[in-house]
Amino acid sequence: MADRDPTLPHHDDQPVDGVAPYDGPAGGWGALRAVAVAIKDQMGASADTRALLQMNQPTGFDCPGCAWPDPKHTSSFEFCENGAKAVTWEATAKRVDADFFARHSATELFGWSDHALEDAGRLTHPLRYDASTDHFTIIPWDEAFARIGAGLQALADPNQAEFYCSGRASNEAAFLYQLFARAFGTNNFPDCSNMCHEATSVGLPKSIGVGKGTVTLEDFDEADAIFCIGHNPGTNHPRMLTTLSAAARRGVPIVVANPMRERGLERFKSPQHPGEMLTPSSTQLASAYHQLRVGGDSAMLKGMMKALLEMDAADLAAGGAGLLDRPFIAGHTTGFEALADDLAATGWDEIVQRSGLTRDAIESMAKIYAAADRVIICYGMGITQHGHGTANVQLLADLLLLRGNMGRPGAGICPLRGHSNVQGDRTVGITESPDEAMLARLDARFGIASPRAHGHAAVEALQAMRDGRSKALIALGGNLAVAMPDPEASFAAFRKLDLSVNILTKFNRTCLLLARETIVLPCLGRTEHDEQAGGSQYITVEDSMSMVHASRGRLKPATPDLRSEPAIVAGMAKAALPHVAIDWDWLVADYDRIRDAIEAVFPDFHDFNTRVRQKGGFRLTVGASDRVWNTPDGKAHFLVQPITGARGDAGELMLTTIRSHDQYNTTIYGLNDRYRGITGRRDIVFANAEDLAALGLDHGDVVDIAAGPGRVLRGYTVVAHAIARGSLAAYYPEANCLVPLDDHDRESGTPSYKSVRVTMTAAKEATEAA
Ligand SMILES: Nc1nc2c(c(=O)[nH]1)N[C@H]1C(S)=C(S)[C@@H](COP(=O)(O)OP(=O)(O)OC[C@H]3O[C@@H](n4cnc5c(=O)[nH]c(N)nc54)[C@H](O)[C@@H]3O)O[C@H]1N2
Ligand SMILES: Nc1nc2c(c(=O)[nH]1)N[C@H]1C(S)=C(S)[C@@H](COP(=O)(O)OP(=O)(O)OC[C@H]3O[C@@H](n4cnc5c(=O)[nH]c(N)nc54)[C@H](O)[C@@H]3O)O[C@H]1N2
Ligand SMILES: [Mo]
Repeated sequence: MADRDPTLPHHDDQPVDGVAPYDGPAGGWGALRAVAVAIKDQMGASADTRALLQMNQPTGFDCPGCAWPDPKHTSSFEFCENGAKAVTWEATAKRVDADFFARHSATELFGWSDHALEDAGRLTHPLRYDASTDHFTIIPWDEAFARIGAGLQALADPNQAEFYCSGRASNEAAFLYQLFARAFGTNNFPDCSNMCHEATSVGLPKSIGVGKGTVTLEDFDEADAIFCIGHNPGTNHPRMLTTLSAAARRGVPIVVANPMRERGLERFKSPQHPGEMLTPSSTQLASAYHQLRVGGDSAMLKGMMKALLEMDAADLAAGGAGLLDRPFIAGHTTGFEALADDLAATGWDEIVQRSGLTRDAIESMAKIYAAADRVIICYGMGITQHGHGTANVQLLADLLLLRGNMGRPGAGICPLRGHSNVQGDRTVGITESPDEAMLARLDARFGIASPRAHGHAAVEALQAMRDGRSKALIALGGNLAVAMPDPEASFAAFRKLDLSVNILTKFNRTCLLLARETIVLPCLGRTEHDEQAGGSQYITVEDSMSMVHASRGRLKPATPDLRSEPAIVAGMAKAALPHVAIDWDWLVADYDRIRDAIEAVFPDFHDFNTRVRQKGGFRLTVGASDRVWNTPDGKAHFLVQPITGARGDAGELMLTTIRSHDQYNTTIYGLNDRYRGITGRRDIVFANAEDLAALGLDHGDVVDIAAGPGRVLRGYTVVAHAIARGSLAAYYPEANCLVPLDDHDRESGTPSYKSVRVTMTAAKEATEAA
């Protein structure tokens, strides 16, 4: 055990159940222990742990845990605790079979926790809800497809159907899925990206001409400074810690901006590093850690740019060459003057008040930025999930462009995507606003007439369901109802549907929001062998850095009755579109044929089947990585943004919603959050000790958190934590009841999951009892 961390609140005088500060590093023996527990709990004594060893290997499967890329030269398997949890959760020995659904009614199951629902095990057969008994019962695949086909055909208009896609679907499954929906007649593609990095997909094209990150893994070896803003790699992309430790050991400054102190950004003991595992040592990651206010990013970023311009002016005045990349700005960009004018007019008082950081702190960040030749900025949901997430992303691009940190080795922007193929799904056509050229190629290849009218993204889909305009939902993966804000409104919207179809590995709450016809279809997971008429198949995915590579599952499927996602899409399409002349079975018999079709519609996939068979796969074109700006005028754009988010007033409380270390989105593996010192519970709100004192509350008090009439989270225990003033944090999805559906970024539709204005008071029951 490491020494006590003197910077964490310890509160020995006020013990609270399940709360004790974690003083160790990220990784280390705790991570190994957690893996052993996950294997034992899920896979039992006879565990086939071969799966874990094939993870992220050139001939194995792509880890479903996150979208961080694999190093090209993996020799041993890359260890990651949370990847192991994702795999054991899928490869579990537990099953929910006919007997399970005979024992438990839908009403009873609705009372179960999200953890209990998924922990019950893998789905085994197609299911249909029978209202006369209130139970789900097994039905044959043919009947399931026939019912789905009939339900879709019964709609008055194809635009009454929503086709949700979660980011686990492979390129092959997603491509067939969009083909099916467009042949059916709609562009309604709500997708998990709408809740995640949509601000990146919408914001970056206007700045740099492409909605993707510009760096590759190799760039991290050449960077001189790395900024990590609003993401938590120790939990959500743990393999990144290997990359960050390598940079830290080279002496590269790693500057963090995050309201919460996250252990995974501070210290790491690599389970792959015997020297660290067998001694008390660990690698220090962050060289500077700035705890800005929740929602304070735009103020901080504008402050950094203002400081940079001031330092630049001083340098010029002293006869220097200045700190900006003037040739780059002149040759490659527009909008610099407007940005400089706006920054000059922005006062330091506002920047300091709204960011929650001192001017000194912001200037120190700007100095590190200016001193480095090559800078990478990494960011996650702390930037995107705000009412102005798109503007936040564009400010990051502004900052990088000022010193030409875009499109050269060791420099660029690095959005950390969520689901392992969320980026790929968008690339192969899951989008509500497709461009004409792509639709024309799709139509030419398949002889269909795709609809041209733009469709619904996630928030619009929910609104249409709520208002009765949409009547059917097909979900390829995910747990949409629980992932979206405002369960009261969203659950009601799901219950109004005529047809609800969920294609899943595990049963979840969205299946229990019963429609007139409710069907659940069980599919193969990433780890499982996929055999089709043409033999054994592999699928492909695109990671956060635009690398496309193959993934092949080798485990025996959970039951012989499972079908692959492409086969399920084909089954639905055949039933719903009997008159469309697409040979779905032929496509699914051999996924090479699907890849050929992808190549025909998306020219960047040229020689797809050849290139993806090369070890490590290939990279899709990202123009901005080569300083090709695919904007209307061929330039990169500085974009002026106002300061948004927190006002920084006394007493203002902004709540952010976060993931624990034991969860994968709505999938709750367990109730611990090791690095934040929480064991066995999730009814916790993290707060700053000074704020608690100002509110007359104590560490351990039971509180209610309110975001407006009817939006209250009751009976939470408040924990004094290393979090910025004016900031609170609670776990998602439980805290989604505080987020209104209409509270989202107007440009990208991303819900404001990470800036909810709230009040916090002693719990009503507690006060009444006193
Ligand atoms: N094990 C595991 N891996 C995952 C996932 C998972 O749930 N579990 N989910 C996957 C998915 S879909 C995604 S999108 C990614 C998510 O990965 P992350 O982006 O890391 O996700 P979060 O946990 O939501 O929050 C990120 C961090 O943002 C900080 N933050 C909160 N509010 C603010 C703010 O206003 N400003 C700033 N600067 N920071 C803020 C929080 O303190 C937290 O450290 O991870 C993916 N990988
Ligand atoms: N308050 C708040 N809300 C949030 C967020 C937040 O930070 N705060 N984050 C948002 C983000 S970034 C995202 S991405 C969404 C997540 O939204 P979703 O992607 O919709 O949700 P998941 O929880 O990842 O989906 C879990 C389900 O996926 C199914 N599944 C797992 N593997 C497979 C597979 O291989 N194939 C198929 N077909 N199904 C599979 C399982 O049955 C499981 O029940 O949530 C969003 N909601
Ligand atoms: Mo995500």
